[in-house]
Amino acid sequence: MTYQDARPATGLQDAILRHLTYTIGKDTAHATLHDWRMALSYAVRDKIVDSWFVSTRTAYEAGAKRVYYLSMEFLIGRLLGDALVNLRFDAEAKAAVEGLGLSFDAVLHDEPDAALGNGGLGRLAACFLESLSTLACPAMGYGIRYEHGLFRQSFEDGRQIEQPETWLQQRHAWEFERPEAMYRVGFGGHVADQDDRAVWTPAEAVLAEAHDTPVVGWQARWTNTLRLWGARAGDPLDLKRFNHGDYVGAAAAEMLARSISRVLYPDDTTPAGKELRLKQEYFFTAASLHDILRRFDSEHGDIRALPDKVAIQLNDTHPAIAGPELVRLLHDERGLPFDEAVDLARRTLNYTNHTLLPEALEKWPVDLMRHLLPRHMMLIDRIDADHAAHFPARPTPIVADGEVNMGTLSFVMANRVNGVSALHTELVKQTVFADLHALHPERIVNQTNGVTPRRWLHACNPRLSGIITGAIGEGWVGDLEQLSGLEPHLDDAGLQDAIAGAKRANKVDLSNWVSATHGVSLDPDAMFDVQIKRIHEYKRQHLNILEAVALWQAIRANPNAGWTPRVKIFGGKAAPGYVFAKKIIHLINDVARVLNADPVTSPFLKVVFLPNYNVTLAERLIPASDLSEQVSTAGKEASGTGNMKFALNGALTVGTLDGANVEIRDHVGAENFFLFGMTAPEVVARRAVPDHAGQAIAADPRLAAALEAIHQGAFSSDDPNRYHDITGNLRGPDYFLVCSDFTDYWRAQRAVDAAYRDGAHWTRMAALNTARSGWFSSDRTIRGYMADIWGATSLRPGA
Ligand code: F58
Repeated sequence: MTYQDARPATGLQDAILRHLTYTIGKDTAHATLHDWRMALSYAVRDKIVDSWFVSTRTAYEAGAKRVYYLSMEFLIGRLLGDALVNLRFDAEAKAAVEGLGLSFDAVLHDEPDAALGNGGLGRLAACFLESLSTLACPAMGYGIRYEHGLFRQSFEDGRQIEQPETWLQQRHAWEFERPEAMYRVGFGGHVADQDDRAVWTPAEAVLAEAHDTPVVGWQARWTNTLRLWGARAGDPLDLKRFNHGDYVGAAAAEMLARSISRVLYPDDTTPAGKELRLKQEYFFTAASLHDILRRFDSEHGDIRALPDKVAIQLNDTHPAIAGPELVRLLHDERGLPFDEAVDLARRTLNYTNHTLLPEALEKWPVDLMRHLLPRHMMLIDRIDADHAAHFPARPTPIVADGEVNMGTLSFVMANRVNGVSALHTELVKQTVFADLHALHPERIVNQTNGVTPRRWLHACNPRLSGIITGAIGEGWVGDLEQLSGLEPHLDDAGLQDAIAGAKRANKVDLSNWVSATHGVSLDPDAMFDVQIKRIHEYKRQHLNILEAVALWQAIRANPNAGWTPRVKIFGGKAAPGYVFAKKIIHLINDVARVLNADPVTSPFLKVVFLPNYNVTLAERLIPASDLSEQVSTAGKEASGTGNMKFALNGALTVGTLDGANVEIRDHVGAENFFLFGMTAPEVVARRAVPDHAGQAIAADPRLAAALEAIHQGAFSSDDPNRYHDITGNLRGPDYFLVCSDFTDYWRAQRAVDAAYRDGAHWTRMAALNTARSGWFSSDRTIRGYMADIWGATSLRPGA
């Protein structure tokens, strides 16, 4: 790396060089790419800090209500590019970095992707933080500073291999340690009665140490904080044991404490690590509530004003222990009567439900809860008894069959409960919380998810962003509904050509990258058909690969039938303990190997599974996609947010009436969306039909032949039986109704083929998807939460 010191340095270059020298301690001759990236990040961070201080001061002086978003996951990805865009500093930074003789792209790509989340729930939290800042809503995100985020995925002979993720191996440029914000979090021990209140003496305690990352909003209008807790031992070293030569034993307490913030929970299927998971949940919830009350005390006097000044959002049930913990703090520690403590807590807390899948609705064994959190278990029992006494006619127990139902606890302790799409919220009312909804009909509200347009269009798709700005000005970046202003321009042939050209250029970029990094060559004129999301049976990646097999067979049978060239691209991780999902990955890779090597079919059909799907890969893929696969079994995908990112970037959707697909179709127009499959009520009815899968297979020879090829080992000649569990499942119970939806999926896909062949029409449909996706901004979602759930206001007039 050479610094071209012949040129005069700009202000930003000065700042970078100053940080390189005085923060990193390197001179230009010896600086590595990492050193330069850190120096640039620090220079950019300095700029954010100014806005951060102003925001903090403004919120304090206004005595404003604050929003606290408690989430086990924040899938923030890389921060440098995002910060530059929001500061409107990207062009200057590029010039400065290139002026120093460096590749700007290489510097940006040096940053690790912070994968502190599993999927949609964690990414939603990250989008929300950015929108909260853009809207100048005083807010703070609270979570865990995992040392290892979501595992790194690679493939070995097509099988998923998991390796630890190491985003903190190098220093994290964006955070500020706050050793002064440290709280003790206890576990276990015993409870002594003291009148009506109780004194809890924990058996062990760990320290929660705060690490703050500023989150800058669009145009640096406002900056909020993401506060992540790291766990430490109160007493880091047992000196006595150390001095006796027991070095491992001497550090045992520290190791145990640190394990709490060591690894992100990677698995949504196995009971393993249950105790650690519950500890993680209590650890970050308790630390956050201490912090919230400390801030409340320093700003306001009377604790009874808590619901007027504080709104807490529980992102799923993972922080559900906040209910009993807040009651404990108010009742046991501050002496409020129990009923009043419950009332204050309930008026402060709100809960978002993200799933109806029974296996993902948290339940904790009473014994474990009593062992780890004895006082909380007593309070849960009392809250449960109180609720039952109020509503004796309709029992909705929190504790049943030896388990604490965290969904019920969250509902009972919440001011508002929300689902994440219109359909999902209706199903929440009709299914998991039907009884509670009958008792509290005003409590459930809908807030359909959204995505931040800064990261998910403006920054990740600069070509399309530039075209839109050229047509309608740049107001859309901060007010996405303005995209509708594009519609009157869409008959302009020049604009259409520009949009088609941008998509093609994005596809060329992606093809070059796939070829360079994965050795697969892709034709940028083929349709890029993309399914990226966690691997799960309900998301039905196996429906997609089954269609690929059927298509392959059809092309082989009739190679000259004028097939529309297509590349099916997959990305996504399976939970390490989810055997069936890992089998689906293996199958996709096996099918890809056979299809891509077939000289007859490969000009028309290729399959690629890109490893280690993460936020950064999504930013690469979505702008280059033509077709978005949103094919979940209706009623199972709560919302989806990838579906919104694709539509916004001008990909057409092939999808079921599930989650937010329903609203996307309503917005973009049924004629610009490829609908297939059963509706949620039809799914329920179909499941009751005996041998529904057998019937579907008997009625569709294509489906039968595709299943048979997989069963016979056409893609696994080294182990012909490898996929018998998949074919057996699909021919048998087929709970997710892959077979019953296959025929209509095939039909929809052929309609997609035909539409793609009419390039001009396709481009128009794609552009209409962009122009009509303004409603899916997370700014709209956050405005909804502010008005309907939090009662919070923006501190920037007009936001
Ligand atoms: C997702 N949930 C929903 N959970 O599946 C998706 O439809 C929705 O759009 C998104 O939330 C945002 O509302 C989700 O991502 C998890 O990742 C759980 C984390 C904890 C372990 C179990 C899975």
